[in-house]
Amino acid sequence: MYTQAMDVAPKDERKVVRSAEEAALEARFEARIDEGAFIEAKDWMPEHYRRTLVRQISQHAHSEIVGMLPEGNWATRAPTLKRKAILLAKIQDEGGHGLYLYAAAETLGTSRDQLLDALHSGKAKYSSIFNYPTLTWADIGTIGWLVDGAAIMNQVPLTRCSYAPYARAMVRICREESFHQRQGFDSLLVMMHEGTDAQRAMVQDAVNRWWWPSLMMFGPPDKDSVHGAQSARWGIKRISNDDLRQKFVDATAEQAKVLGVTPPDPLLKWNEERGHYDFGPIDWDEFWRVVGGNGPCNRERLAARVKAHEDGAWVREAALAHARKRATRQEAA
Ligand code: FAQ
Repeated sequence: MYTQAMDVAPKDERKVVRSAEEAALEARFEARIDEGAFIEAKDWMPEHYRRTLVRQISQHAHSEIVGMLPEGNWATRAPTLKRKAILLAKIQDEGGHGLYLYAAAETLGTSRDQLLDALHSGKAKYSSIFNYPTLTWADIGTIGWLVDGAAIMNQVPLTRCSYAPYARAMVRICREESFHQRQGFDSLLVMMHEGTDAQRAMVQDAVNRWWWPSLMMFGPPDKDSVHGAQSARWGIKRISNDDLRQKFVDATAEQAKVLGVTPPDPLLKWNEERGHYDFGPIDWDEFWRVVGGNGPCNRERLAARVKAHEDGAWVREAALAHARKRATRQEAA
């Protein structure tokens, strides 16, 4: 299975014999996890737990800032002042989410520079969904409805994640994601119910393109999830990839009826016995292609992030110079 393996301890490290003191610390840690207690940054934690969190939180942070790019493509072309203001607020929120999450990852002892280097060198992942293009205005509403909808489904359980700084960051993020989902649904609702035939066709086309990639956001099936079982054991992930995906399909299939769009899945059907919607097979080859760097926009997205970082070098230098000057003045006073 493909893995960037940022959280997996090197083989020789796993062989190291633990001291009695370390074994006692680990037993105490496991007991606290079993009690449902939160782990704080200053608390002792196993190295593998730390690495798992750095991997997941940094991937999440990268997803937020790379996720600004597909929507940024439409900031200058929003159809009305109201829609433009909403879109700009949403994109700014996503930048803010990236900052909270980088800060949460930094509490685990990895610097922002290290995290960004991993993104820029292609070593770190970000969500597969942001490697798809935004071709029409309807894509923006569809991202709000489906992509933010999937993000909320995945992220609400993270507000109960065992690592407290991540859980705290997720509370505020989820509130903002909820507004993001609603604005997307509202934008599509207006086009579907008050728009022209061409606008309705544009929405249906966007839903056709974003439906399956949104289902892929939850990660591979549970049987192929490399980290799922261990993360569940540690209370990092509270609900499995497949269960979250099912919850998402159940919710969005009903919302699609309100909108009047048809998800592009002939097998999508309510199953009375299961109490859930059945849905068709997901193209996991496409998912792994995109995750492996060969989606429609991977290269463009990474190049845009690297350029933004390089273009911003003077801001970081100026901020550091200012901080140095202030410190010197304070010392002199
Ligand atoms: N894309 O063993 P698992 C948003 C990788 S934020 C790319 O199941 P895990 C807001 C996974 O990393 C969206 N790679 O992994 C927004 C692992 O590879 P690794 C981001 C993926 O961590 C909206 C391998 O596959 N949300 O949308 C994906 O237990 C609109 C095996 O997978 C988060 O990051 C994928 N979709 O479960 C912004 C939420 N799925 O690392 C702008 C936090 C899996 O070994 C606009 N993250 N992989 O090389 C999570 O909940 C988890 O990390 C999962 C994956 C559920 C994503």
